[in-house]
Amino acid sequence: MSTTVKAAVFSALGAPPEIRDLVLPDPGPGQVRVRIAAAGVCHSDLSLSNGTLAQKWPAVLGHEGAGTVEAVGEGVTSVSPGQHVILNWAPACRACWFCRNDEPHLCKHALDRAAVPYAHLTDGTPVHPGLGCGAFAEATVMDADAVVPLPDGLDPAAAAVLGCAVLTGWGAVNNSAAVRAGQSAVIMGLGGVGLSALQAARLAGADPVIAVDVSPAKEELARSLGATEFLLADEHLFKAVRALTGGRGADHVFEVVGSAKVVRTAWNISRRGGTITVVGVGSAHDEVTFNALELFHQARTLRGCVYGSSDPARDVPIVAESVRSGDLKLAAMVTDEIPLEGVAAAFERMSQGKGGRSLIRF
Ligand code: CXF
Ligand code: ZN
Repeated sequence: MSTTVKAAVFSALGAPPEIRDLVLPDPGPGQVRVRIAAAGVCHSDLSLSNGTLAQKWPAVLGHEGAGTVEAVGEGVTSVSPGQHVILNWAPACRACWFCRNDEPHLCKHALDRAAVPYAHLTDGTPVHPGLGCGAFAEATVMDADAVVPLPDGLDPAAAAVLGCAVLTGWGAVNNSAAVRAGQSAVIMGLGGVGLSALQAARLAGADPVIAVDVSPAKEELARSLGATEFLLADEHLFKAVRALTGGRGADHVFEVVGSAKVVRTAWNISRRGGTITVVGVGSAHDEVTFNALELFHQARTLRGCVYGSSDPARDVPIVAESVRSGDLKLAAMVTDEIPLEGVAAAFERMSQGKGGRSLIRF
């Protein structure tokens, strides 16, 4: 048996998505089929589509999603049909060196499933799931350990953004950088991940919370989500951040763009002894330089951050509680609700730095 669904299929590197019929096999042992309620369009999807990140083709991209378990395969006990779940693009094996070292976000096997076809087109062509998820489709089949139960009281469509943007941005602030109340925080880049980091910094009690973007159109949204200051990413940035941080520079700077130039600026606007957390996914061809003396003398910490150092099984309930209490606002980060046909336009907005999250609603 199988299930045929509509999916945005990318046939090859650089090809635009096309809406095609996708044939999903019934969930095998240890697998589940999830009917997707909504899927967010992440910058990493664009990076996969254009070759900045590796991907096998054809593929259904989309790794930020939530929905309802529709069917479970043999031996699945962790979730049952009807249950709401979030997709986890980096499921931890819990057995490798990194998992046993309490770094499940660095699991050696996190992305293994992305390389293996999970479905096929009606002509039999095998299709790969972007980051193991394939969320740009009406349904997907995944390992049961790659879905996380959504706590009661949260609408799965609204909660889809938890799956990447929120776990990454919130986790960068709370898990990776462990921002404390009263520390200054700068968030550079206000897409879905940056807006999540911004809210997390506010909730952690950071002060000031300085939002930075190239687009002045982001100011109103940034302030409404807790930025105490908004600065344009221009030649005045260094002085403006110094002026807001006692002349020192910021305790924490979050780079949520994925560019060597922005990483270097993030370094420049942090204080001596401060921390720069690189959340944005950059390119292997984009190099950032530091001289050996400044690395030593500035005593700053420059840290990469994958999936907000999060463990979705541990962190989704915490984040969900913040959503339920009204502290963490999800709907405000979604600036464009789109149909499945809207992925290409969402990519275009992202490459122009426009808008927050685009969310496909099924
Ligand atoms: C990315 C990070 C780089 C590998 C693929 C996933 N994170 C989220 O979008
Ligand atoms: Zn993502």
